[in-house]
Amino acid sequence: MSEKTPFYITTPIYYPSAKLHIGHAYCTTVADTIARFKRLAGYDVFFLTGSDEHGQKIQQAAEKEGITPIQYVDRIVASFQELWRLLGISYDDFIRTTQPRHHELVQDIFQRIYDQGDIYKGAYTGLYCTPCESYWTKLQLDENGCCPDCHRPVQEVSEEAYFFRMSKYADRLLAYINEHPDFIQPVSRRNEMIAFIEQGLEDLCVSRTSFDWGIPVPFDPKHVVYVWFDALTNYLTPIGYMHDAEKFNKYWPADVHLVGKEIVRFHTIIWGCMLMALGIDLPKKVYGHGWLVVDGAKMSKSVGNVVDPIALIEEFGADAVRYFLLREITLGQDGNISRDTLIGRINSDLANDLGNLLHRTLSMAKKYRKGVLAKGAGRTDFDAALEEMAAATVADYTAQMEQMELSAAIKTAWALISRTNKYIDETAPWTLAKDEAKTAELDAVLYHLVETLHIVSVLIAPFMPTTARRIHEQLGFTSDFDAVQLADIAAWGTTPDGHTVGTAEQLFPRIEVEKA
Ligand code: ME8
Repeated sequence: MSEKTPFYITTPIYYPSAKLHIGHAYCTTVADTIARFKRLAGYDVFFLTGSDEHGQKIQQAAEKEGITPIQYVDRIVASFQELWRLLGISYDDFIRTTQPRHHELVQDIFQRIYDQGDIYKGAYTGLYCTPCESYWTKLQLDENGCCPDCHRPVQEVSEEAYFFRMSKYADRLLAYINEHPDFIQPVSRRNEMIAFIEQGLEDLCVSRTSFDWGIPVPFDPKHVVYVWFDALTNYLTPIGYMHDAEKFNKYWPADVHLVGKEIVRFHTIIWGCMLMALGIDLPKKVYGHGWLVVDGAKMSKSVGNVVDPIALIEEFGADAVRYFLLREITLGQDGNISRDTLIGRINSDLANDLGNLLHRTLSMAKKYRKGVLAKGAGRTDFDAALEEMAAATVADYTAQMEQMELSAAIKTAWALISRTNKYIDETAPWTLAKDEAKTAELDAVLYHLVETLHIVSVLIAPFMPTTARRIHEQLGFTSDFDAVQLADIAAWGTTPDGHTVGTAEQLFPRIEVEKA
């Protein structure tokens, strides 16, 4: 058997500083959907997420609660893992930057770069934004002299510190970005990064002495490693960098680092230079997705519009939330979430289009054929057209998924669902059932409905894993759904002659909207 092609995808590791909101859930859902698609397409996937647990912000938050930082992060990280379980996130490893495996690697990398002369000791005076853990130059501040990311005040800080010689790598990085158009996507982010580097890169301060919740610099332990230097290294820890050459060579370079648009800079510039210093390849792609806003406004605690993903999942179910996020938001652009549009999508797309198609199909198969399908004669032009559309759907969907056009891909699958509902109206099985001369035609219609739904169940599996499994079961398939592959639906007609369908159960109840 030939070896599967490896595919390594990551999300950012989240700060355990607050509860995760729907924006974090969005990023992880996108990564999960890509990971699931790649598994379906036969890749050997490694999907990594985790938590970014060091830094002054965490230390201060723990102090405020009168507990140790580790007690603080343990509790919050447990809530992350619970959210990912509820949302059906299929990660292969969960990295915590407080784990010994990570601690050790960060120290080894720091030491290696120091030994080769790319980290040196100096003094730092700069403008620091504590919430963002970021230093800024005067030129970078916003019009009010505040942090350009979060727009909160910055403080002038002076300390003895270690510096990473990023300036040395600026030209090489710029050349790399120019020669590798896929490295930073979408293209708007790529242009931003090029402009940023063209202003010139300064050496980066990579240690702190003002707090101690971090990984000590191995040869000077009153310093802790700068949290971004520590955090970015997370992508190397679980794949065995410097420890397990076989695993590392298999999965590195990563295929995709999926990140929010505001941290593309860290993932391309700092990370790019760190990897160049280590002499290893850069990730194939850093993809900067947009932000989710709520009813048109940025989520913020003070406005009180922060959407809690757990509450949403409890009310509507994980698959409905996943479907909404993936379908409504074009990857790379900002997107809006509103309760009304969510309920609208559930009622029209999930309860109506998909739910009804499955329900009508199974009830007709039961009513007219006691659930047993016959594959064979009776094929009409309607059937041929449906087969053709199903084949085109699989091809278009696959191409779109390969391009990370998730919203387009799910819409492609939905066009097949809508077309199949129309096919029922065109072929009118209830009329065929009254005419004995049309027995074979009715058999063909029932077969085509089940086979199309079989295809649909596979296409939607990366988006709505639980729903896809339920459809698979209701259609009467007893094979292991986790082992299903895209190749299984490459050709029309894998549902066998004599197949017996299962029992219909409602997939999505309609949500009644109370009129105020
Ligand atoms: O940045 N819409 O962690 P983090 C979409 N620890 N995405 C959003 C969002 C929104 N409204 N709000 C936040 C960190 N995000 C670092 C990462 S990686 C080596 C270290 C996304 O918990 C945001 O864009 O602040 C980012 O990608 C992610 O949540 C992490 O947020």
